[in-house]
Amino acid sequence: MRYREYNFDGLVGPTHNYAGLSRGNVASLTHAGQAANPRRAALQGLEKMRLVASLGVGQAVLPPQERPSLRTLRRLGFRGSDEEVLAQAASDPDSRDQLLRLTSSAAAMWTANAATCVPSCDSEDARLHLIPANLTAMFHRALEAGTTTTVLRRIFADPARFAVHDPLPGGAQFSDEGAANHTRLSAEGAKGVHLFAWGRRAFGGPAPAGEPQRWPARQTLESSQALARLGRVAPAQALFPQQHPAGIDAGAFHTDVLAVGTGNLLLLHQLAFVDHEALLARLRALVPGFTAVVATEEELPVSAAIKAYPFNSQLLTLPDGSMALLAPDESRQEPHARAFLERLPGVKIHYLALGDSMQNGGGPACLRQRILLSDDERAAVTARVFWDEPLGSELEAWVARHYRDRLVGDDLRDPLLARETLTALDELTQMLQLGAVYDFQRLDSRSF
Ligand code: SUG
Repeated sequence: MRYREYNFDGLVGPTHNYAGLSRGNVASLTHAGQAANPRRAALQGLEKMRLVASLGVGQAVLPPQERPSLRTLRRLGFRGSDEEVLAQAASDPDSRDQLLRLTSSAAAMWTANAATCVPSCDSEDARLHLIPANLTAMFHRALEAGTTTTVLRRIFADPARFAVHDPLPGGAQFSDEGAANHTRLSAEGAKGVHLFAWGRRAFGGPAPAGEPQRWPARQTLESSQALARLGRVAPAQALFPQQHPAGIDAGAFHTDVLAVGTGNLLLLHQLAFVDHEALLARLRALVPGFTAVVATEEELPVSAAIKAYPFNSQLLTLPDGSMALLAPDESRQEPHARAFLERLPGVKIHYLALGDSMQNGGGPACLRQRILLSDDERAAVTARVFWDEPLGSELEAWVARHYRDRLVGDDLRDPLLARETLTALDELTQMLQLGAVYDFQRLDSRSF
């Protein structure tokens, strides 16, 4: 059976802004309070999708989420019409607009965090498994899990082929960040080997190799183990490397900030994983032809890797078997990052302008969820989510119609912004043939 990788990119939502919400994410903290340009951000994302599609790689889209999340504000006790709910949240003296910032974030655009995917060629029950991430480490991101589950169930609707699970239950113990901590490696035609990385342990005391001291580790070992069980990955095919605590403390809040892999190639910084040499030795034994390219601290200081995101690139196998890497422009401008990328053997580098996403800590790899589909599985998806030029142009026109080109913190108080967003999303679900997926389309908002 023929399988093809599809990159499901998140469309940047109309409320994209810099709210400084993510502790441990250096870019998010650095750009807090700056003016954002949601329209440019969304168009940059679409340009990336067009490039991936033009290289012959599968491309698809996932919709943004409903923001501000009026439902969340109502669940917190604000009452009345949408306008009244917003006005009350905006005037809450203790929150100082933090409630608005948390419920208005467009962070669902980073769909690497939407779910963890185990393709049907790897799972023991030969179904495609998607486990939506609960994202409980950050309040603004935890809001995504419900709608993500609804959207994925709508797209991957056939239960004989697809299992879209519930997000992992609970709070801190089973905190899960999705594919940002997951890497699938494989030799041509062989079952994949899955790296389920994690940053801290929920049970049994701290990890023997230590845990970060400065910034939070978002994912637990226990959640990574649950993902492997739910995805029906055979135990021999699942590895659980620990993110290096010094890497997290330097700002690598997700594994994909310091490592990227596909096929039999893994690119990593020496601070991506604890004892990376032992990990690479195991991978050499498990993946025929496995190759790793390691950047040492000397070659590429971790601070430069975090600033320029060379590892947060999309590593793509093209139809002719050659490899391409889509890197953020920032890594062309940073000399160490650029030198590292340009020494990769046989990989063609494309640099992309994605500054609006990068300023919140999301590079090319954060913006996509990789889903490997067989031809039959692809044919079973009836939603209009796969990229073609007509869809691309319609999405561009939709962005031009609905998105603002400037957004600052105070704008989040504006009830018109909420209205514009809901109108845009309603139109989008029709374009993508998704049906009603948002709270405002499914529920009588006054009733919860
Ligand atoms: O979760 N930033 C996101 C960035 C996610 C990047 N994803 C991957 N590495 N896969 C986060 O920290 C910032 C929002 C703000 O501050 O306005 C934010 O949520």
